[in-house]
Amino acid sequence: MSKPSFLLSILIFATFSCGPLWAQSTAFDRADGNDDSRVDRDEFGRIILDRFDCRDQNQDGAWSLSECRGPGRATLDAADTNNDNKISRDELTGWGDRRFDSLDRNRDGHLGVQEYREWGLSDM
Ligand SMILES: [Ca+2]
Ligand SMILES: [Ca+2]
Ligand SMILES: [Ca+2]
Repeated sequence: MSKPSFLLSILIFATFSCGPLWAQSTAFDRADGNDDSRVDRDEFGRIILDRFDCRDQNQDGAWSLSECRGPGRATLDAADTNNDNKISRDELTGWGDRRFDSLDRNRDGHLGVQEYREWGLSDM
């Protein structure tokens, strides 16, 4: 392998091996509003609302699945507990609470980087 292509391989390796980790810590830092290196329930709730990026385009007070971008269909279906194909703010908040509890594996009431990472990997 010539020297330039060897260096290029290293660069490509560094990009792909560091990229996701870098992106993940940035997402965590964004979620961690008070910079205490953990994400509490309120911070998680705010991120849920941000991340779902829902717009009530038809002004009916709820979000239809087509009005929400970002999360996968399965995630939205899980939030829609009364199966009306719409997600109210209460449903979304309730779903976020349940999701927080399942992510908080050590039950300390906060999400550490690793716990938060699982949310990033499994829900989108
Ligand atoms: Ca925090
Ligand atoms: Ca609903
Ligand atoms: Ca925790």
